[in-house]
Amino acid sequence: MAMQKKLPRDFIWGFATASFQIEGSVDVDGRGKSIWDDFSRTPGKTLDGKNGDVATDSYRLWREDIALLKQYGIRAYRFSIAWSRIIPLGGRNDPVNPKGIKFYSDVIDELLKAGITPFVTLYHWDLPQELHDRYGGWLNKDEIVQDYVNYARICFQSFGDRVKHWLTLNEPWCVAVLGYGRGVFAPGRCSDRNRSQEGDSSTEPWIVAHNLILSHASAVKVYRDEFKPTQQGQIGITLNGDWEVPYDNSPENIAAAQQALDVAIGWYADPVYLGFYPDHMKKMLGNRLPDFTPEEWALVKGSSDFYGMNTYTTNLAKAGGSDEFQGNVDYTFTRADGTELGTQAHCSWLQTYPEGFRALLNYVWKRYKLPIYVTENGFAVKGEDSLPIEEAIKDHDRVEYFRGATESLYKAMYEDGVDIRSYFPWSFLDNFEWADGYGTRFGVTYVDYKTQKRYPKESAKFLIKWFREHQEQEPGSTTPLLSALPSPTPENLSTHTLAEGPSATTTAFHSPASNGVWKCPLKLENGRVCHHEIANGEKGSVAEHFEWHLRNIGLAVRNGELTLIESASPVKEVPAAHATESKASTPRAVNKASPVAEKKAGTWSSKFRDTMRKLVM
Ligand code: GBH
Repeated sequence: MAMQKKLPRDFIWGFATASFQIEGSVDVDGRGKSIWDDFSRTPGKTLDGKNGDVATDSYRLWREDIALLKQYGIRAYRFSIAWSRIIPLGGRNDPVNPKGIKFYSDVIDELLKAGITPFVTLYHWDLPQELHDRYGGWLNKDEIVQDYVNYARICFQSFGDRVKHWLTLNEPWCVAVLGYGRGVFAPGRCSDRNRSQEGDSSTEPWIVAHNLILSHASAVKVYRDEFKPTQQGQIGITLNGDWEVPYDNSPENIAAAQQALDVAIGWYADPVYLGFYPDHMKKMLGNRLPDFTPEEWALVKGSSDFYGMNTYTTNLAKAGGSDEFQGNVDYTFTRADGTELGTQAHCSWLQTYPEGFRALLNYVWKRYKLPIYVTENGFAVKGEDSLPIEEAIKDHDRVEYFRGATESLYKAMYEDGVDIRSYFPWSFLDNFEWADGYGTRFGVTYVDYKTQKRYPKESAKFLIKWFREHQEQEPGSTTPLLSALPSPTPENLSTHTLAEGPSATTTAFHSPASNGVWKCPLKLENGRVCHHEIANGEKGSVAEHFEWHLRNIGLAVRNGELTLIESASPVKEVPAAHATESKASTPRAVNKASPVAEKKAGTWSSKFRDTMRKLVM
C-alpha cells in the first residue's frame, strides 16, 4: 500500500470558542455590558429562557480549560476577545480596562506555555451596549468604524507580540441578518413589530454590513501599516457560508444555487477579495445596497490575508421565495425524491453532507484564490441535552460528521489541490448557543452545567486520533504522551477509555492478550514504559495497577479529571508493593499481580514521573 500523504506539521488544528458563549462573569473585573447581556435576559429571546451570565464559567475556569486543551494535545485554540472587557464603554475616548487586558494576556501566555497557538477573533457578536445606546452601534458609520479600529489597535498593541493570527470579524452575515434583519440575535432589530419596536429589515442589514466591511478593512490597514512589519502576523475576516446544491437540474434552480451563494458568501467575499458586489445583489437591492467610494473600494479590496471559512451544512436551493437574505431562494434538505440530504442535527438548519464541504472548499479556492483557514465546522447531536452524561458523550452522529468532514478536508487538499491551512472544529465546549440557549450542544467536550465539569466526548477523541494519524508530528515528538483522558466515572477506572492511537494501548483495557494475560496500558510514544503483566487478572486489577502508576507519579483521577496531588509519593521501585496500596484506597478485591521483572525500574520511574507531572501542570 502506498504511503498516504500527511498534513504538514504547520497545519493548524484546534478547537474554537467565543467570549460571550463561554465566559460568564459578565460584571466582573470592570467588564462593561455587551448587547447580548440584556438581550439574552429578555424573556422570549432564548429558547430555554437562559442567558449568558454564567455560560461555561470560563472567565473563572480558564486555567482548567487550557489544561484540558493541553491534555487533548491540540496545536491551536481559537477564542474571541470581549470588546467590553477591554474598553467597558467601547468608544475611542472611553477608558481602557487594565484587568480586561490582563485577563486575555494571561490566557495567551498560558496557551503559549502549553504549546498552543492562539487564534484570536476580535469581534464575535458582543458589541459594547454603550455604543449601541450612544449612537446606534453598527448602524452608525461615522462612529463605529473609528471605535472598532481603536479597539483593534489596543488589541494589536497589547497582544500582538504573541498573537500571530487575527480574525477581525466573525460571520458578518449573521451580525447583519440575524441582528438587524430577522431580529433573532442582539440587538434584535427588525421590521416585525411583534418582535421589535424599532428596525427596518429592508435597509438596516445592508447598512450594517457596509459598516462592518469598512470596520474590518480599516482595522486591517492599521495592522498592516503599524504592526505587521514588526509583529509579522496574519489578519483576515471569517465568513459563514454553506454549500448550495440545486434542488434539481432545472435551469432556474441551477441559477438559484449561485444566487444563494452570492448573498450567503459573495455579499462579503466579493468586495473583500475581488473588489465588487455580486450582480445578483445589485439587481435585487438597487439603491438599498450602499456602495463604496473609490477610496473605500481601494481599502476594502484585498483586505484579508486569507479566506476565513465557517461552514456547517449544505442547502438544496430552489428558485423562489422572498427571503432576500437567501437571495430570494428557498432552502430545503428534502430532495425531490423525498429522501433527506443527511442526518438531522438538533437545530433545524443543519444536516450532515460532507461532500458539500469538499465542494465549498473547491469553490472558494477557485473563486478567491487565497489559502483557506477553516475556522469553524461542527454539529449538534439531536436530543443530546436530554441524555444522561454517559450517553451524551457517546456522540455517534458528531463522530460521523467529523469523519466525513476530515475526509473531505483531506481530499480537498490532496486530490483537488486546495490550499487549506487550518481546521477548527466548533466547539471546544458545549456552550451558550445564542438564541437556542443551552439546549443545543455543539461541544466536543460535554459541559455539565450543574457542576461545570467537562467530559470529553467520543468526537474529541476521534479528532485527536485523526490528526495524530494524518499529520506529520514534530521529530521526536512525544505529544500526547499521556493518552488517558478524564472519564465521567472516575470511581471505576476500569471503564476509563484511553484515546486510541500509536501512543496508547487501548486494547489493554478492553481485552486481555491472547494468553489471557493483561498488560499494563502505560505506554509512551517511543515505547512501552511499563512491562507489568497481570495474570489471572480481571479488568479491575489492571486499572488499579494503572492508578498505582499515577500515584507514584504524583497524579490522581479526582472527580473525573487527572490532577496533580500535592506531592508525588516516593517512587516505588518494587512492583509488588502496589497491590497493598491499591487495596487501601479501594474496597475492590485485588488480584495479586504477577509482575514480570522490571529491569530498568530504577532508571525510568523518576524521569518519567517528572515528564508526566509537567504534562498535567
Ligand atoms: C456559528 O454560526 C457561530 O459562529 C457560533 O458562534 C455558533 O455557536 C455556531 O455557529 C453554531 O451555531 O435559520 O435563518 O436564522 C453558524 C452560522 C448561520 C448557522 C445562520 C445558523 C441560521 C440561519 N449560522 N444559520 S436562520
